[in-house]
Amino acid sequence: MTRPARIIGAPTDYGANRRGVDMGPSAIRYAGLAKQLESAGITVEDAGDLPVPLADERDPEPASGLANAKFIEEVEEVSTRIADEVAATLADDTTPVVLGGDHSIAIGSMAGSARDAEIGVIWFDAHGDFNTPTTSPSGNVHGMPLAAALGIGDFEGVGWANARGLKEENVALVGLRDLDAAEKEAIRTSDVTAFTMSDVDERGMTEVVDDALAVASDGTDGVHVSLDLDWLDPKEAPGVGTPVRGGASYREAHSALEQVASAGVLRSLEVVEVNPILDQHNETAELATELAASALGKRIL
Ligand code: HAR
Ligand code: MN
Ligand code: MN
Ligand code: MN
Repeated sequence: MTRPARIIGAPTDYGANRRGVDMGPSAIRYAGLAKQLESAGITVEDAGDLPVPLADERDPEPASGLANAKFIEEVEEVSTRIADEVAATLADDTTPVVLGGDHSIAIGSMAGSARDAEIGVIWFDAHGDFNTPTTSPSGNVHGMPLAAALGIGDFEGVGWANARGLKEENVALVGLRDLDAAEKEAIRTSDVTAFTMSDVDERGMTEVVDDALAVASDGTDGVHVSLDLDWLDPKEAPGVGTPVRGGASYREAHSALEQVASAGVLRSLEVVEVNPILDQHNETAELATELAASALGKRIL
């Protein structure tokens, strides 16, 4: 029996460098997410959007601590809500499907998914999202969620951000092609496993994703999959705030998420960084729905 899925909207944009990604959940729903997931043979429930403070009404400057992390108080507020909702969904034996929003929402998803379990993470992204407030060149929290969850640097001991049941050894990043200098160093010296697009060139997506699944499921109770749409090539997914050429193709992406489904280890899923203002005819949102369905078991035949 396949578990039902619950859609959880997290319409944030203050973790990103450009506004508009807060409309992601609407665009993804409008693109037919529920129908797509139902065509994967699962029962779907939509919990609606979590309340999110309006960026325009807030001051990006952190009041204290974690300086250089823009809107960190707002990120904390929303992360706590996401974590509670994800944990409650899992307690109902239901798969959380969290819709961003910018990638800062992953702090909440991982904290919730790892609250009562040991989890692994597969991070499909052009970026490492491994900056800390000290190393970040931008101060945008969507470049920091993995460091936050793992308690690296300034995030050490930051209770609301750290994902309790997640260890570096069980984190695999796939498809990297744009890293900041300090971020590169932090990834190298950590125990996470990073697969760049060069690895994909050399070994093929299938082998790389097999390895990523092995890393994330080794000794864990399940795997959180974080899908940043900028993982794909901008030709496939133009509606993202930080596009980087040379990404995963349409078929590579589907095949990777089908592998995730086949492995039978998916615990929670999120799709992030869809920005309808930058999109063309909602095609990036549509792609997000299709890839979510593949991750939850949809097959062509
Ligand atoms: N590394 C850059 C920074 O920290 C840009 C990264 C953020 N872009 C994303 N995340 N969409 O994957 O600002
Ligand atoms: Mn503030
Ligand atoms: Mn990202
Ligand atoms: Mn990215």
